[in-house]
This record gives sequence, C-alpha cells and structure tokens, in this order.
Amino acid sequence: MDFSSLSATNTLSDSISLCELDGITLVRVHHPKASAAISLFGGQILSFKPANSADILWMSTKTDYSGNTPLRGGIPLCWPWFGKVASPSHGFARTSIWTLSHHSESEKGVIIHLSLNDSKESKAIWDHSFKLELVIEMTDTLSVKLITTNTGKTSFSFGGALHTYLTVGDIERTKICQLGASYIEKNNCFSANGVTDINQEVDRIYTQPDNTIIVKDKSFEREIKVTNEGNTSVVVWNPWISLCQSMQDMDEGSYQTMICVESCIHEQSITLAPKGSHTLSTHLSC
Ligand code: TA6
Repeated sequence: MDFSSLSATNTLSDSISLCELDGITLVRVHHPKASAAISLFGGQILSFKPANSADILWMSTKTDYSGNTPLRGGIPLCWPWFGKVASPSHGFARTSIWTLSHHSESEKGVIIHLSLNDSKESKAIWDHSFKLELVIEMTDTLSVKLITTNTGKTSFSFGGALHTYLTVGDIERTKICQLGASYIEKNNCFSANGVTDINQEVDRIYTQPDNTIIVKDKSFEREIKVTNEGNTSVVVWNPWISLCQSMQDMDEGSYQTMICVESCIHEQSITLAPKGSHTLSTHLSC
C-alpha cells in the first residue's frame, strides 16, 4: 500500500497530516529524515521509511482496512495480554480507537504521542482502570514506547507485545542473531544457540534474548537492529507456506518477505500497583 498517495483530510504541520483509508484514520508523516503512516485504529505504525531506504516494516497487501478486524502488519500492539491468554486474542488495544494526543517536529524528526484510556467497552473485557501512551519518535531510526499506567485503586497484572513485522528480501536468506540460549515452542522448552535461520514455520518465545537482536538480510544486503527494553522475551514468528495459505489477510507466498521480531511480555508477568507505570519499547534501525 502506498500511503503517500492518499489525499490529506487535515494538515497538522509541515510534516504531519491526517488522511482516511476505508474505515480508518491515518497520521501520515513526511519529513526529510523519514516517512511513516500510523493508524489510530489499533495505535498501529504501518510504515516507516528512513530517507533513501526501503520500508523497514512489512504490511500485507491483503490487509483489511475496514476497522473491523486487526490490521496485518506494521507494529500491532498486543495488550493487556499476548496470545490467546483470554479473548480477544492478543488483547483489545490493537482493535481500539486511539487518540492523537501530541505531535511535534524539528529538523531531527517527528514525535507523535497516541493515548488510550479505559472505557465502558474495555472494562467489559478487562475490568481495570489504565492509561496507555504510545510515544513514537521518528528520525532516521524508529523508537516506540508503550507506557502502561495503573490509574485505578487496585493492582493489576498484564502482558503484551510490540508485534513488529519486518520486511526482508528473502526469508530463506535471513538470519536472526542474539536471541539467547533458550526458547519455548508449543509449551516445550528448548536450548538454543541464539541464531535462527528460517526455513519452516517458526513461532518461538525466546526467554533469554540480548537487548539487541540483529536481523541479517542477505538479499537486501541490510541488517536491521532491534533493541528492546521492558520486555521479558522476544517472539519470532513466520507462518511459512500452509499457515500463510490459510490466512485470509495474507497473500500466498508473502511469508517469504516478512519476519516478526517482537518485544514481548509473555504471561501476565508485570504487576503494577496504583499509579505505577511500565514502559515496553523497541528501537529499529538499519
Ligand atoms: O506472535 C506470534 C503469534 O502469536 C502467532 O502465534 C500467530 O498466531 C501470530 O501471532 C499472529 O496472530 P494474529 O492473531 O494476528 O493472527
């Protein structure tokens, strides 16, 4: 999807505008350092292109932008849980409408803040009071912080993930390094050597990753550095041939050009007392 071809419905500054795509509103950034598109549905970054470089993020060409279903690609926000711990899968943040609460720009780049507060709808799914803030800093790199604050009177526990979809030239010529010594797959634990070559379906939770993961993409001759903080693990996911074929919102064969490397809090392993807050972050550079 070429987000730059959409016409602006509102111009917020020299580099920032709003536009509509099917059922969703996008914040679009066009700055000398980088271009980007961010959906208010899900608070999801869909595209991040540093100047003179291909997109770092991957979006499925079959993504449904109606706003009725999660968007396939970019950086979905899984919160307040990761996976199928409860319903909906990966939590409700990725299908909620976020608010653009602040934007600023300088010659260094653009900063966008989005926010999401508890509501009648969120309490029907998860009965806690919270404030979520997403701070997105775009220079020639992308820095994303998801800040959870407990605004209620009792403690709560939560999990989640910045479920980043990266673009690669050819998955079979891609290596992921510095993933650490152990991973969990389908509830079994394995020891690992920290490097993953992808030549089959992969859905692993690495439980002792380095802070910085390196994705070595031979085909595009580039390395993407993914630096995470506030996470307990890193999830690596590629659906491979048959799962990809069975998914309505992925093109057959599109598994070849993507890999998810996710800054993850698996299980409900962070507990916040009233007024407590926690930051989960990921920083992407090429
Ligand atoms: O992060 C990996 C994973 O949890 C996989 O198990 C896979 O199902 C993927 O996320 C996508 O989930 P989704 O709900 O977006 O289809």
